[in-house]
Amino acid sequence: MTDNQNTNISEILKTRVLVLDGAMGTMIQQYDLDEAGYRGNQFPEHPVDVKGNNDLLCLTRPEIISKIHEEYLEAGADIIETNTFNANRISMADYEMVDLVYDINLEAAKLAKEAALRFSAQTPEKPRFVAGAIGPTNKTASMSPKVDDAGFRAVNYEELVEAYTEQIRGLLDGGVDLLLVETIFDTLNAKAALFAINTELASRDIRLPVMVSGTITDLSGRTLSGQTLEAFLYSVSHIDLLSVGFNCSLGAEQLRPFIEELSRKTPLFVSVYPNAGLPNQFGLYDETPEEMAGFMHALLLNNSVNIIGGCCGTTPDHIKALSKLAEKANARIPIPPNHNLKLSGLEPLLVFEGSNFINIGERTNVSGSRKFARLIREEKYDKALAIARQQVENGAQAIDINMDDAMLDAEKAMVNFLNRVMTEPEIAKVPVMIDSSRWEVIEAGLKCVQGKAIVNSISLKEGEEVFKHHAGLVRSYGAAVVVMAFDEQGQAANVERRIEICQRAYNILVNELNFPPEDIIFDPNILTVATGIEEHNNYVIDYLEAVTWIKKNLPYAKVSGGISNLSFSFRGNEVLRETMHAAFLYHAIKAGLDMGIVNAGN
Ligand code: THG
Repeated sequence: MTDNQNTNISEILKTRVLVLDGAMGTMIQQYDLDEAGYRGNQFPEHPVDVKGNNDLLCLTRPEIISKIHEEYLEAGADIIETNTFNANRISMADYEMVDLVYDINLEAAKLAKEAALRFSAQTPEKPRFVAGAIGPTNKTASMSPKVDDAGFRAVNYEELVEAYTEQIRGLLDGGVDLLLVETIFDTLNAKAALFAINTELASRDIRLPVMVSGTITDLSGRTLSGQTLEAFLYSVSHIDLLSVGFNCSLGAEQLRPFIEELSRKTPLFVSVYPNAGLPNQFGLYDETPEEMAGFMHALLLNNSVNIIGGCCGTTPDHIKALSKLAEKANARIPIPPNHNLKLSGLEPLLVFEGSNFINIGERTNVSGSRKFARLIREEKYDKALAIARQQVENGAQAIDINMDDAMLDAEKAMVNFLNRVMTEPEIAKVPVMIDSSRWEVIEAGLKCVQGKAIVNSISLKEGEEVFKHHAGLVRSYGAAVVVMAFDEQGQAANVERRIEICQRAYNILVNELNFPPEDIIFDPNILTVATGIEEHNNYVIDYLEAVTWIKKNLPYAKVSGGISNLSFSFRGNEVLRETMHAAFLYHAIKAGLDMGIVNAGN
């Protein structure tokens, strides 16, 4: 592990506010480059126009990019960004330059690093850092660009991971000190970037600080893909981040309440680098350095930020004004982390000790509802969505989605349905629970959700290796997980077996894999009673005892269960079934049951 710089920057952030540089685009414009200017000597014959491809300048006009870096370092920037906002193969396709992606990133990192090292040598007390800038790409994985086809996507998670990986490799090989996933308008794109970062850093066995910066598109405080600030925060909470914040968006003045909210809610360092105000009638940003500094000063005064800088329209003069402020400011002390379970759809769902029982809608399950199964088989998605919407309207705070049916391609059905769910704000506001007995179906589902979902489920059924592999992936995708009380010997039906399996799974997850205990939801098997078989009659008592034990002995873990399983013996007699469920829940919640898969209406 080589993480000198890593400990360095987080240590420095505990003592002072750091300054990020300003806009690249504004600075490049001043050079008034024409088509030939962009092409340089290397690409005179390129078949399409490349004017405006700013990242290309890392290859064709490196002296310009170096000069801009120097101006920002001169102005006092502690962190400079590589000129790589669009240097990924999805965005570069517009210029037919996908094959240059690695080289652009490599050269961009080298240029920035050389400039930073020169300044670090001059001011050893103020080391300079290079952040590899990773933009959102020009496609969105959570929304459909086709008005008549909500299930369509112009880009998917795998394509994003592939594109980001290529970019990250260039940035790392060029020597960046940190990675900055920025201007996030769709959290699913960002999760793909974080997945790529995680995988690439792990394969190199290195650690590097990662900054995440979202963008808010209007004063409601939501991202373009519809998430609230807190939901966004939970969606990216699975990675060991250096900081979280906002950039671009509105100006500093309009961003202020959101930064203050973020500061109250995150244990991470907070960054903000706004535009130079709101765009004027010509679409230009013209807030002066003094005006911008005035608004940023307010955030520093109440200790809401750790890293400040500028986005569109900002110049070295803006950064100079911000540097002066930062020198005098006190470092924000982040709030301590906690062990609440943080889930999200478009909106957050927080599960904490003492919070009310969480209802998870069971009806979007092809094996739990004949009607839903028929609608999915007949591809009547609008009507299938209506079932999901009904569950939420009836009080479901999350929805369990299951497509395991011999008549269906479960993977395809899961993706089709989830993509549609994600475009319906009334449903997508709640987190999803992705329910399948097949890992491939779960993984396909995880690639569709921008929120923090729940995987339902993993278990020790196929042994420790498979269990660990799945748990690691759950973590990389950023989900919580239901762990069934099931092992190599089969399903636990008595108290001892339930305890033995849950204890073992907890130890592996928490102690071996460093899995956050609050993201573990045990399901100690709600089994069917009154089957006519004598030994089934004690199932409820045993279950309750296991719940009590888990809550007492496995810190921060949650407990869930499929409530309707209990009464399968009385199928058809809904009144009796609901009465049984009510009595059961009364006792189970007292024993510590945190959530359950239920028919939300009842
Ligand atoms: N634990 C976990 N996940 C689970 C379960 C569990 N997922 C599936 C299941 N159990 C929970 N979901 C349901 C959904 C519906 C019913 C029972 C459990 C149900 N359906 C009626 C029936 O079959 O009679 C409705 C039939 C219909 O309308 O067609 O009872 O335990 N982790």
